[in-house]
Amino acid sequence: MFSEQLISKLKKAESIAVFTGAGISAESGVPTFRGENGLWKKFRPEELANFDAFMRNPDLVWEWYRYRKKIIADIKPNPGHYALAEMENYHKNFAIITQNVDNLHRRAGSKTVYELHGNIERNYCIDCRKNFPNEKILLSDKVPHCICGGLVRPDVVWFGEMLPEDQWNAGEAAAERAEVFFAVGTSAVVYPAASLPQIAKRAGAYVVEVNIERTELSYDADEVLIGKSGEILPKLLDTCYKK
Ligand code: BJW
Ligand code: ZN
Repeated sequence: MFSEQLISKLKKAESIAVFTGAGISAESGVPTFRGENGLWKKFRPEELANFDAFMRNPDLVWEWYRYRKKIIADIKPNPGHYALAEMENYHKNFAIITQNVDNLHRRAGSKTVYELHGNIERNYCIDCRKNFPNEKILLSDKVPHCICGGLVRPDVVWFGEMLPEDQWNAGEAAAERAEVFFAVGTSAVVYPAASLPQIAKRAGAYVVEVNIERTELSYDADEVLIGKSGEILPKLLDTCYKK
């Protein structure tokens, strides 16, 4: 299933970067955005994941985020997240660069995690930037407001918004340094995140895609592993690290 080239590269590599998307959390029960069972089928993204939509209809946007916050609070990391957390112990530099907002990599024990699109467990006031704990938000079904009167929003990155600069810079540096770069469970259509595999490849990385189906990225990848990340990543750990 894994090429000799990948096995020997992983045995020697000092620097690994793993770029993840919604697919890695699918086996935990988090719906993906696009595809057959994607969230975007039920909700139009432009109605929900941008600031203007939030100002126009905060009730609807908050209904969507509360629904997702509740899912995420009730689920656990899956074997794919745990395999990545264990792989971190075998390399000098190991970074997870995630587009996910669900915090599951940290909950699985991964230490170096860059969050390109924020974290759904955090919230802040759009006027004074005060942070608001999730527990408080989940207690009520009303649109949350700050004591200053401002609207509170989830601390995630919507379309048209800049990615957090520190997370992006660290993620880009990890992609440039990587000897092996994995892209796991992402359709790789949302930019600038989707440029990371190209950045890694241009800097000399061996690019490996893990997905249940081929994507735009498959043409450029050095190796494409088709299957569920919750099955492939634990197998990779057994084959390339423990033997
Ligand atoms: C499995 C599996 C299993 C399933 N195992 N695999 C043209 C027009 C308009 C805008 C643009 C444009 N060109 C570029 C832009 C900019 C825009 C963009 O990229 N748009 C494109 C969609 C066209 N990007 C932005 O706006 C970004 N900001 C930016 O560019 O700033 C500069 C700027 C400033 C001012 C003005 C303009 C530009 C910000 C992007 C923010 C994205 N935000 C979201 C929502 C986050 C909050 C939330 O979660 O609610 O991020 S959108 C959504 O997509 C989310 C995800 O992180 C992101 C990526 O999705 P992902 O993870 O790839 O999921 P899926 O569902 O697409 O794919 C899942 C995959 O898993 C599939 O391939 C399955 O096969 C696979 N899978 N089960 C393995 N078990
Ligand atoms: Zn405020």
